[in-house]
Amino acid sequence: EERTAPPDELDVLVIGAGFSGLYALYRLREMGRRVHLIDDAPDVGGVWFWNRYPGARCDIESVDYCYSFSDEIVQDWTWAERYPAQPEILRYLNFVADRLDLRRDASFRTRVESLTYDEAADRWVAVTDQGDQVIAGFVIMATGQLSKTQPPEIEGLEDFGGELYHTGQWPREGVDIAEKLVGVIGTGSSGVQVIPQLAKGAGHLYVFQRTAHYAIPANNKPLDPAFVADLKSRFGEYREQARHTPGGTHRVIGTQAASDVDPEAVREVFEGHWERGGPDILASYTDLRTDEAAAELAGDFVREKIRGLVEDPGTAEKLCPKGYPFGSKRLVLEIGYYDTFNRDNVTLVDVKADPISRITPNGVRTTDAEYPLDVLVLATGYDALTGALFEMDIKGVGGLTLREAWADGPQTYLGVATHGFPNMFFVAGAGSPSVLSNVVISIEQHVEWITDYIEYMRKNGRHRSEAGLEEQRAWVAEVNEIASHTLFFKGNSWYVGANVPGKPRVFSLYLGGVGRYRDICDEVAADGYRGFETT
Ligand code: NA7
Repeated sequence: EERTAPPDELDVLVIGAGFSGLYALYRLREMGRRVHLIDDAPDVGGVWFWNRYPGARCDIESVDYCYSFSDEIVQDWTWAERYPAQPEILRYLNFVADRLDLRRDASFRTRVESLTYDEAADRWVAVTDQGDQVIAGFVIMATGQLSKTQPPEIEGLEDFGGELYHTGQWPREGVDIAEKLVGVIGTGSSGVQVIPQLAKGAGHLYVFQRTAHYAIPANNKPLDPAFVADLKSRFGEYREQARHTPGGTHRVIGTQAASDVDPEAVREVFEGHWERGGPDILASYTDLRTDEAAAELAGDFVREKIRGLVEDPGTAEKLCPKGYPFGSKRLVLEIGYYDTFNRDNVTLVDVKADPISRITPNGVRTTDAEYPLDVLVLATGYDALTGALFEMDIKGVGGLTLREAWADGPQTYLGVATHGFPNMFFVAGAGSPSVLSNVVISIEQHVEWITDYIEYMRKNGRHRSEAGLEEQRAWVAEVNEIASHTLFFKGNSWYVGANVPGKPRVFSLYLGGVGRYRDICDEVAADGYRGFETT
């Protein structure tokens, strides 16, 4: 296919063709701006383009994980499953791109390699790997939260003689595993999703687990057409309610602390969540995210379930998460995961007890054993939130790079902008509720706020906007303050950068909730975009 080259000059350059970038492109075009989108992938989809591994599925319900800005799209699209699988989400984004004719303003198979702020002209200069140079008044970084894959730091990975895949860069043509010896490293959301699927086809599957994650049933199911039709008939109201909740979904939020309630009653509530499935158990009591003893009640409950589901007691024990609180790493939704370990062709290898010493041309070698493999799957996660940004060479005022500016962790004002990098906006990343909310609600809110601001500047004859340093410091402090009351630092997860060697250990997501966050952003806007210095 022919690549469409980007125009040389734009009002706004949008980087990334996932949920964020597609909406930003649409909205700015509707506002009459010269806007163009660039993405490295061959087509739209963002992470949902690349995450094609068998079992890939969203952990937010489809009826929430979708756009609301166009009633036509709401009415003409019908979700099939409670938790949408990757192919359904990708079909949806293609449907949106077709319906809104977005591809005509997009360049695919194009990677932005550098962005340099031209201080004399108050505009950005982007250079791509295809040799394009694009000048833009504003840049919108719609580059995703979990888009840069993180391979494990294990010696010998490049020597592996079989087929090697990361779940986040799964081949479009699929992978033939029939009768093969397959290994999976990683048991987070991606691992837990891919493992049951691989087990069905592989000759033998070896699961290399370093940390057992807490996983609870998704209870995925086809959606009842009557339920979907009813939601469509009142979708505006349904969505508006969600916008003012903490998480941007319709979960029921508990008002009591688990520690104040009779343990039997708590158990019953947990049982209800286990039956219904989904992550809402986390919101069932007010103290599950802040009090270790409360989190332990949920942890004990999950461990008991695992012991009931997995036949071999030794394997069950290894699968029981220990040593960190429930909810401090992302809660994993599972479909048939624990059952998978009752199969004869599946072996769980506890690599905390018997660490991987290296990858050899033939497979995985641990201290005690060697596992020959034909296929090795890395479900080892992402360099989250900042990975995709740091891959680009971004130079702001005075030639300061974003990497330098954020050496101690992301510094943002409201999550949308950072001092020293004028006219650059971030969608649903660090400093905002991001992936600790229904991220599509957060994306819509960000895109609307950012594009309204760009429009406001135009109407007011402003061409340069920079986040104020003091306001930024105050915002980072507020984000930290809220996080400091939670248990997130007790889990070694991507939430705190623990999975990337050398990454600063900071928690940079705003935990005050999407409702409160929206109010703060709206107040800032109503106050003439307080905290931004403009010329
Ligand atoms: P995660 O949640 O970061 O999980 C990565 C997994 O890979 C996790 O089990 C890690 O163990 C494991 N890992 C990473 N490096 C190694 C090495 N060197 N050896 C053994 N095991 C390793 O990534 P996912 O892709 O599953 O999910 C990311 C998010 O996407 C998810 O939270 C959803 O929001 C969607 P560890 O726990 O660090 O011991």
